[in-house]
Amino acid sequence: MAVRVAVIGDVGGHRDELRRELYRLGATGRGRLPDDLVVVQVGDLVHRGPDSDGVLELVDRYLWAQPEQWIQLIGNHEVYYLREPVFDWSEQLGLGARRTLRRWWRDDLARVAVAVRTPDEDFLITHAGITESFWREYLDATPDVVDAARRINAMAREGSAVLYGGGSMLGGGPPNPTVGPIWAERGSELLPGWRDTTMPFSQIHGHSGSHGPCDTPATSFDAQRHHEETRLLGGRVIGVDPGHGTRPEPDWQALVLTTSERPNCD
Ligand SMILES: [Mn+2]
Repeated sequence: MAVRVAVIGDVGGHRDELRRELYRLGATGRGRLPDDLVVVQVGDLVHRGPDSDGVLELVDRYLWAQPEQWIQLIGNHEVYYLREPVFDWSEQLGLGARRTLRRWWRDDLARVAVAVRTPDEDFLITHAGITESFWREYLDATPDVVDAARRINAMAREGSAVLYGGGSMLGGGPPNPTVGPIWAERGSELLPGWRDTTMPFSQIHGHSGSHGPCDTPATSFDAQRHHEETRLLGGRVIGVDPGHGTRPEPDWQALVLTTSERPNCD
């Protein structure tokens, strides 16, 4: 059976936006996903918008009912509650929502990376993307997308600090070539290293970028869906962060991939 994999960008505390998009994809009001749909959410479910606790409640329902069909990744705004906070944020989740996040993490219902293979193209999906230096140094330059995701998730289980390494978006320092997949900034950290080599697989990420018109010929911006795509040798880098602030960005959609195999979640 053909499977639709819907990659949903940063939700940023906008429960109604998330629910509307899930309905558009065929989910029901009773919190059920259609059989042919797998959702991958790239992290940063919370903060900025009006109902972060409500977002976690909503996602928890799907994760509980259909754990095979909801793949939850973590972003820097989830890590804020899972490790010692490394940045200041004025909003704070309620106690129940924090417990939900910690339970997902403890029970392996939330992860850092997932691989999706389609007949034409392999995709590694993480919150912020994997830089070329990170791939070379910490993933031994593996050409296999499933192996890359497996190594990243194993690093998370081992408590590896390099996964959480920050760069220019944390503290405003200079770009860090080996910034981790939680913090990489698209324009200054993620894309540059890949421009000089052949990508082993394509990537999809949230966190940064896809907020507006692009300045390089290799990049195109789909304003209706709020996707920013850069074509490079060997693959593409696609940003799917809608860029919601306190108010939601009205024009955004999930990126839908069609495949015959379910995403690999080792
Ligand atoms: Mn982020």
